[in-house]
Amino acid sequence: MMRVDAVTLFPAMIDSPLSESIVGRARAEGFLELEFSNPRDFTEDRHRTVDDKPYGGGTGMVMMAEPVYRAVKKVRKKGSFVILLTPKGKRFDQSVALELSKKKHLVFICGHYEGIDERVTPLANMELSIGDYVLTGGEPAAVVVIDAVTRLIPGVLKKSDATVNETFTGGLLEAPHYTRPGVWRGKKVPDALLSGNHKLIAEWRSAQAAELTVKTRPDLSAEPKVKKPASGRKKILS
Ligand code: 6GU
Repeated sequence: MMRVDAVTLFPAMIDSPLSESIVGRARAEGFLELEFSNPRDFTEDRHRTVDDKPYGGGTGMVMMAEPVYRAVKKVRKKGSFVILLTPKGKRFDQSVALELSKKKHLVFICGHYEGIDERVTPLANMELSIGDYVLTGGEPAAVVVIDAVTRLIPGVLKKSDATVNETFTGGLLEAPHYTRPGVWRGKKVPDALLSGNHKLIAEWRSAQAAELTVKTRPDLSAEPKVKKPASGRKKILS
C-alpha cells in the first residue's frame, strides 16, 4: 500500500484521470490511497487568495508561499517524501519511478501559473520535471508520475513480469506486439511469433528490440546498463 497526497489548486485535474483503468482499480483495491490538499482551503482572506504579482515585474501570477506551506504541513508526516513538480526539476524516468515506488508516502506539490514562491522549495526532498516542454501546471506531471509509480507497486499488475521485460527497464524499447487475427488487411503476424518455439520467440524479440532502439532511440542504445558515476572531477588519491 502506498499513500500519496497531492497539494494542488485543481485536484480534479489529477483525480479524474487517475480514477480510470489500472490506477483506478489500484485505488479501489487499496494499493494506492490518493488524497488532495488544496492551498485555497488554507487561506484566511475573504477572496481566498492563493496567488499574487511577481516581485520585480513580469507576466503571470506567482503562487503565494503560505497557503502552499500550510497545505503541505497538513499532510506531511515523518517519513514522507516530498516532490515539487517543476520544469526546472530532475528529469523523471523509469529509474526514478522505481525509486519512488519503494516509498510509503509521497507528497506532490503542484505549481500553477508561473510557479510557486521560491521560498517554499526547501519543503521538497526532490524537484521533478517530466520533460523539456512547458505545462500549464504541475498537475498533468503529477498524473504521469503517479501513474508510472502505481503500476510498479507490488500486486497492482497481474504479471509482475510485465514490469521487468518492458520498455526502458532493460534500457531498450520493447519488441512490437501482435494479436488476432493472424492476417489483418493483408498484413501478416511475423512467423517467429507463430512458431510456438519460445527460444526462437525470445531471440526474435531481442533482435527487434535492439533494431528498433538503434533506429529510433540511439541515445538509449548508448546508455550503459549500470550508470557510470558522475564524471567531470575524478576522485584523487590523497
Ligand atoms: Cl513538473 N511542471 C510544469 N509546469 N511544466 C512541466 C513540468 C512540470 N514538467 C515538464 N513541463
